[in-house]
Amino acid sequence: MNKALILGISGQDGSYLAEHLLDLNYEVHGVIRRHSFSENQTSRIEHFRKNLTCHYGDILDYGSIFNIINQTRPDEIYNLASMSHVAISSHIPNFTIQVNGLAVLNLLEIIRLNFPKIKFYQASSSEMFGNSIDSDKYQRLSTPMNPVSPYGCSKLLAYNLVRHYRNSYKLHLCSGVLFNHESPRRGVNFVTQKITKRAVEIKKGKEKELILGNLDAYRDWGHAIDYVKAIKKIVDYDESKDWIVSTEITRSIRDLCKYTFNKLNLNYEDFVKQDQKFVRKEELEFLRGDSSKTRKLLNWKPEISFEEMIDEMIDCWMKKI
Ligand code: G4F
Repeated sequence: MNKALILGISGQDGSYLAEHLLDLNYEVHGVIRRHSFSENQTSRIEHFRKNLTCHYGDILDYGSIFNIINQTRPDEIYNLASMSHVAISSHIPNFTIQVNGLAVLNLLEIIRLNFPKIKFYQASSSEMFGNSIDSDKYQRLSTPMNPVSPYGCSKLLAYNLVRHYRNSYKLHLCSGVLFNHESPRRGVNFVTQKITKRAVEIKKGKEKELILGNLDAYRDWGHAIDYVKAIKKIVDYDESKDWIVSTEITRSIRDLCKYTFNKLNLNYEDFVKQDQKFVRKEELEFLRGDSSKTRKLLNWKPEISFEEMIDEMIDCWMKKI
């Protein structure tokens, strides 16, 4: 039985990846942090927690991670642990760089010095591109990376470290540069969940308005279930390297509002207001990833459409609220 260790197992991607690996008959271990609201912390994995082995640890705590790897001896490590909110990274830049950047260096050192056979996956991000874009309006691995947030800078640090360790020490280290991916398990302070939740609250008469920042940024949104399948294929591929995972379709936040409110027979213009509070210091304006190589070499493509994904998120809120 293959063994996997997931750092960040209680997050959106970690929880879906754990389910996918269990379906593939893996023994799945995960690291969870101590949290003052322990009852909420594992809500995304509670329904299958009996099939997992969870360990208390923290990616910032070298000794704890070394001990977990030493005890479990995984074949594969997936590093999905991160401070993942771009806007919040401007409020806690130092912490963001430590968790998303320096902690990855520790992981790479643990692997290099002690467990060089482990296959390692690093969650890299389209936020690393910043506002760079090729003339055909796509981002790809050759597009210059000029991040516009502490989050983007931290992810670029980790991405470059993974490349350097792979080239220098011939380790199986890969990165997936994932464009935005969403689901009902997304945190409510990301824009897709914020919009779908509030639109349902408005529909049910519980709220009157939705306050957002920039409505004219564009994102390439896929479903997290499709993206964790790509992650597994990335790790399984013979050669370890970097990959783009995207839908190749981009939409604005305004398009997302329009679709969501229409679905509930409402007009978004009657409810959506803008406040500078939610506008970022430096905005990433436009994302659309060219995933053609990933599709061809890994025989992967997104199966769930944007509309199906947003409908699923709306349905979930309709049941919850
Ligand atoms: O949903 P968001 O917060 O996601 P963002 O910043 O694109 O980051 C996500 O995708 C990255 C991949 O590109 C990941 F690496 C990262 O971890 C995360 O998963 O914001 C999307 C867009 C932005 O342009 C933002 O300015 O929505 C705009 N927006 C407008 N009003 C808002 C709001 N975003 C949030 N969170 N809240 C608002 O009120």
